[in-house]
Amino acid sequence: MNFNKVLYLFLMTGCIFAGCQSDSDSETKQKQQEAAEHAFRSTSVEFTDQWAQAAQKDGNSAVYLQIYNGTATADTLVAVHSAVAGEAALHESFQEKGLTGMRPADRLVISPKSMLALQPGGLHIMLMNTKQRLAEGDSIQVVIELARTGKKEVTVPVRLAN
Ligand SMILES: [Cu+2]
Repeated sequence: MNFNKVLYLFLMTGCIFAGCQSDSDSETKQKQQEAAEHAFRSTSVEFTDQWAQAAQKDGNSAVYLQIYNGTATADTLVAVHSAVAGEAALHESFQEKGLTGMRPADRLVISPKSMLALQPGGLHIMLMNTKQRLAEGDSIQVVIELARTGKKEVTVPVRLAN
C-alpha cells in the first residue's frame, strides 16, 4: 500500500466521522468555477477544459476544449496542428435526415467576449492517423491558430471518452 492510498483511506475515514465528503466536492467545484471566472475576466484569448480522446497508434482522436475570446474584437479559428497526428482538422459532427457524420468546419468566428465550445457531438479538432498511442494520462501538444491572436500551443491531457 503506497502513501497516497493510506492518505486516501485516512481522508475517507475522516469524512465518515466528520461528514466532510461534500466539502471536498464543493472545493473541487469552487476551483473549477474560479478557473472559469478567471477566463471570463480575461482580456485575451483563453483555452479551458481541454482534453483529447484516448486512441491507438494509426487511429483517430478528437480534441475538445473551450475557447474564450476576452478581447474586444472578433477572432477566427483558422487552423489546427498537432505533431502526434498525420493530419489535424476542425470538424463538426452533425445529424441530418437520420444520418450522422462529420464534416470540415473551417473559419469559425468567435465574437468578442464570447465562448466557442468544442465538445462531443459538436465541434472538435480531429486528429487523424495518430503517430503514437494516446493513452489516458498522457499529454499532447496542440497548436491552435487564430487569425488575430496567432498560433497558440495548448497542452491537452488524454482521457477515456466515458
Ligand atoms: Cu471528426
